[in-house]
Amino acid sequence: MAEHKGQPELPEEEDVRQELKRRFLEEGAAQAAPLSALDESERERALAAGRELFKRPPVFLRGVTSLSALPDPHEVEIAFAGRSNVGKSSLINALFGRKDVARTSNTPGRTRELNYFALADGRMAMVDMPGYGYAKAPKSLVKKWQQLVRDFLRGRQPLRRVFILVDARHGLKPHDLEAMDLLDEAAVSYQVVITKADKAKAEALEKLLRDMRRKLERRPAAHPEIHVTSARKKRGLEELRAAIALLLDEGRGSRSA
Ligand SMILES: Nc1nc2c(ncn2[C@@H]2O[C@H](COP(=O)(O)OP(=O)(O)OP(=O)(O)O)[C@@H](O)[C@H]2O)c(=O)[nH]1
Ligand SMILES: [Mg+2]
Repeated sequence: MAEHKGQPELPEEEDVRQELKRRFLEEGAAQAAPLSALDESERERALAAGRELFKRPPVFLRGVTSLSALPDPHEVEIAFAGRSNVGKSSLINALFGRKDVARTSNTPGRTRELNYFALADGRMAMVDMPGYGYAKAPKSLVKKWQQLVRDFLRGRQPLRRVFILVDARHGLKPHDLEAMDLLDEAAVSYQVVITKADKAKAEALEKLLRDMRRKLERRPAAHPEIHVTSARKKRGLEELRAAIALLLDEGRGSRSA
């Protein structure tokens, strides 16, 4: 890639948008367009759809501890994965603007099952997953969770996107990379969501994002857009809701349908 001499020049916003759009069109319908590739009216529509989708609390369906206990498939399913304590359950609560949808805790390993929630629109389910890299539970239990998580991520047919949550202070860790390898192999779309952005300084966060973008570029199933969120400060929630709502559009097969 050509380097600019002197003052680095930022590409025009429109160029970036066009480039992202081109990449996504080339890749076909495997991944919904990123929010940043939408024009203003499309973006407004996505934000409104996101608000609508998360307006009412979801219905807890069941906590799954083995693949044989999975519920009937929904049209679109999404999952929140990430290291223990990264803030998966908190983010799910924040998306719904409630405190009591998913159980959160200071103790890593709070979520011990694949917790299945049906969204009020009736078409989508979301899964709060046990954290990977959890050290304090008995080894045999950890192994069992890990196997369940792996099998689920690899083989759940309606799984449209896995959100890989990454703590703003820590960046990508070996367990995240393992999960990404697995999803790349299984051709399951995934997208990084930074959590606890309130805990990181702006410059550190920028650097983290730059490094991460570089790493994600080479990964075939990685969505290029990174969401930056804080459940505590309610940051980035609107955009994440909108990105999730866009997956439902895609589920209909055609944006123009
Ligand atoms: N500062 C800050 N803390 C947060 C944020 N989100 C979550 N936390 C805290 O991080 C801790 C873990 O949050 P959880 O949502 O339970 O994390 P989890 O990923 O579901 O954890 P496991 O279920 O154990 O895998 C809790 O003490 C939360 O209060 C955030 O946006 N900012
Ligand atoms: Mg949890």
